[in-house]
Amino acid sequence: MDQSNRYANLNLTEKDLIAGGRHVLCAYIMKPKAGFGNFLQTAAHFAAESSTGTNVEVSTTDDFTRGVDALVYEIDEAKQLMKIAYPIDLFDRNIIDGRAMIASFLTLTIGNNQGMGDVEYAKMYDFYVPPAYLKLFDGPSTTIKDLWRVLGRPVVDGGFIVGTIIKPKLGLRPQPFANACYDFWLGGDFIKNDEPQGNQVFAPFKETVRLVNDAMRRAQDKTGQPKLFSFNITADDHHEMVARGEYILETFADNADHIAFLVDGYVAGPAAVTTARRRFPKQYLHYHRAGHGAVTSPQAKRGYTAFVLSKMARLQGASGIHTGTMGFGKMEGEAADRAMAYMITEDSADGPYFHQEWLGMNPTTPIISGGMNALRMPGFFKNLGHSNLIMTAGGGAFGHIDGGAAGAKSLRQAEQCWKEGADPVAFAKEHREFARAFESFPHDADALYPNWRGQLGLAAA
Ligand code: RUB
Ligand code: MG
Repeated sequence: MDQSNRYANLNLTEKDLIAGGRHVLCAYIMKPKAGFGNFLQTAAHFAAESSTGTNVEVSTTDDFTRGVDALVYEIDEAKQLMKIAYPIDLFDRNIIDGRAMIASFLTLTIGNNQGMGDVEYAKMYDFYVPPAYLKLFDGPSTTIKDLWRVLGRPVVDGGFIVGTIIKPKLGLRPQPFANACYDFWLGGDFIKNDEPQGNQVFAPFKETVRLVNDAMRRAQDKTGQPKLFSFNITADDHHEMVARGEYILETFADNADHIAFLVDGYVAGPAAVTTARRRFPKQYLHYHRAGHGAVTSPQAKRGYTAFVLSKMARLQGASGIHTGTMGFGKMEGEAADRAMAYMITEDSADGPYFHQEWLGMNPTTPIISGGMNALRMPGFFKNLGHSNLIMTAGGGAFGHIDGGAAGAKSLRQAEQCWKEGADPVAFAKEHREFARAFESFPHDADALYPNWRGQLGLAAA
């Protein structure tokens, strides 16, 4: 059935839709399945399935219903581009406080339409949120400023937070885990649980929390500097997340503001993120995104991009979200991913298809992670243009040949090297931990700084 008379209106302009302020706009790359309708017909069916319609006319539709149809307002078949305007009234709102929810945004814009028989694939690349809908989202309640304040730094441009992930990913008992924390904290600021770490039988959660609390206190006493830890509280059950969070805060007591809560927001979903955001609004909310590659990978033709995931995370209230390493680490990504970092930190930013005004909503910190080490960082910072972020290097810290504390120092020195605009190999001559990173990660050193051995006075390998 051709529904383009009802669910498409190519006379609508984006400018007017934005000026009207009553529509969420979504840009998709879509391919119709061969043997079904043409591009516009498929796009219209997609808009119908994503709003008021189905594959047939239903007798219960009335004039009001038609007023909240999602409408295809722009197509470019050569580019496989379709843009759809969704009236904001379509989206579900809480009965408790009238607020918006990402679950409803997703269930319409990237819900049933992902399994339609006449759509080969469709993936969302960008979306625009008008002020009337934006104001209904929680947004972040704590930001990197809160972490900078704990660290005793300026709250504007407080700079690089040197972080790690305790490795191995699994298989440490509580005491060796806490020992690794203490060691890293002698040089670094911030530690996060690796995302699978929780309450395994060999590492009971409460015992680990108690020992990490003790390690933090000892590291703070030893260095005279405040330290931060991001605990994984992800669980299927809201009560379990709350129980974990409460136990941590009670244990850390006067150091409770040194604690972030990590939620694996893709696998556990928006409900888990909002549980942390609303139940623990004073804690920094660390959005880890394991699994996201299933839909966001450039190889995935369905789902949405990492850019879209990051933008949703700011709306939901993540204080920080992993944004990848923009091609400088081990995970998929490219230099142009910096647009994702700007979208979540700036008040006014351009996405691939839409400009977004955030109207003062708090920013979300880009958390940079995945195969980073000191050698890769100068290039990373140069590409991004600033270092107001958290970087967590697991292998890059604990893979340093002189251990976690030296690894942490090498990361901090790498930022200093970039800030000073120094030549990394020349800088290494004056900074031991950074220099030892060359010997720790020789494959990276060879690729990034050929001839480093000779310049550092080392024999060829
Ligand atoms: C990285 C790690 C993280 C990745 C996930 O460890 O454990 O889970 O950051 O990727 P290492 P992303 O530093 O040893 O590589 O940050 O892109 O979501
Ligand atoms: Mg991890």
